[in-house]
Amino acid sequence: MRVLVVGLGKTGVSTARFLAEKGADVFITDEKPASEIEDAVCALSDLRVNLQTGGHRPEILSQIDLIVPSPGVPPFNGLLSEAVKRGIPVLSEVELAFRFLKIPMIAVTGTNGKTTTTTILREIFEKAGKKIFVGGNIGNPLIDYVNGEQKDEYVVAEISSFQLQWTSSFSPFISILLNTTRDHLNYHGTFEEYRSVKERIFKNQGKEDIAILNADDPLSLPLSERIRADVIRFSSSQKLDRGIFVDGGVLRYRDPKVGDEEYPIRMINIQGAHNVENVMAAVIASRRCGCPSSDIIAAVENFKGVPHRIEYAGQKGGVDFYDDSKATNVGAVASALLTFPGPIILLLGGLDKGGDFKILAGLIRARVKKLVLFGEAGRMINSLLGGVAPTTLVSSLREATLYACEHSSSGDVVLLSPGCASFDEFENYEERGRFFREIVE
Ligand code: UMA
Repeated sequence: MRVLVVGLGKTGVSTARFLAEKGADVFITDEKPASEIEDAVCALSDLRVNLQTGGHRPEILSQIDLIVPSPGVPPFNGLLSEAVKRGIPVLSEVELAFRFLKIPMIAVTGTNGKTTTTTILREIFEKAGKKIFVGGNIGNPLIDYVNGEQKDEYVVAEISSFQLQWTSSFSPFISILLNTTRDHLNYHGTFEEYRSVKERIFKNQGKEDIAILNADDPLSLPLSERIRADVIRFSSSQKLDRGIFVDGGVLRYRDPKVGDEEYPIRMINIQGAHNVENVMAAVIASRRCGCPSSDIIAAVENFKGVPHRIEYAGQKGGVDFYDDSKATNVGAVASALLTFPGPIILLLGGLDKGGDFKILAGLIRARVKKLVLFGEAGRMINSLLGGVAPTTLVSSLREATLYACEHSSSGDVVLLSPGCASFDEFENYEERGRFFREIVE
């Protein structure tokens, strides 16, 4: 087949290699000029591919049988819309990888907690001596894995809504939906569309598969009626006859396939109620895959969190600094604010993705001593939240951090939980987090 790969980042490089090795005629297009994606171009120098850089030209479509867009290419991209109009099939890299996958997949999606839950699952499975491959949105494209021998027992995959966008037969053995709050509206258009794309993770599952849902999400009940898989839910606020829930100091797990069990909440050494939910989802998935509960407890006890997710960054003069650069949406900021009783100096800003900042007003009023707004979205957030707590508007993260440092006193928490993408100032959220930590240090 003549296959067009759109976008030459991590996904594009791996997809092009996979397709070329499978004997396809590979075409690649990237909106950036070649000089800006030199490393990616070099990574394919041993392959015969047809590369067009500096824009997407629809003329190419007359030569194409199939399109594989990178996750970051929005569905409304002109080239993709034109391809759909012409009836050219479009598959995401995750869909393509799934069609070649020979072992069962555990897929984790949700607005927040995906990386943490995926990483907890990795720790548990490794503790239990099960061979797994971990990939997806967490950083390594799944298509690389299906190019190899596939000798593991399971693939544990972090799956974003971008990766679910062009799926049709994708059907994991276990699908987890942790939560959905407003995010990526600049990509999906509306919350309803974003949510419905997330729900595709369950769409093709059969009776022998497992769907793990958050019982505290009001949309989970109607959703569970549409799912064919065995639904098991988790909850931090209600008792469940079937599922796992918080019951005093324990997580009580009732599952006809596993029995009745309890896990001490004190085994969780990462802060925040949201992390209890992440652990509950991981308990269900790992127990259903035969991991012993003693290994689950040992792995969870040892787990110290993922980088840039409410990560301790240091202390100065009795002030604690936390790097939550991974909080690129408003829901994640809410979870971070709930983690600290206060007083918090909150650094909020960056590149807006259509977040509903107004929902933070109550938490900010209750817990935030000073609000420091920065980046492209700073002015917009100021118009929504400026009066809720004493607010300062600065232009960059550097200024925001230095201001917070100067205006803090012993006992305060300075929290970088930006609620926005990083691309106005940085390459990605990791670079933003490292930059913040460097200033703190
Ligand atoms: N590009 C175009 N046309 C466009 C848009 C982008 O040509 O319309 C080009 C860019 O110029 C660039 C390339 O596409 O050269 C980038 O592709 P990409 O943005 O899809 O990035 P990848 O490097 O392939 O990384 C992707 C995920 N990125 C996104 O979803 C934005 C990575 O998730 C993921 O780790 C990687 O695949 C491997 O699976 C990152 C992410 O930010 C962590 N994810 C979002 C999130 O977690 O919020 C969903």
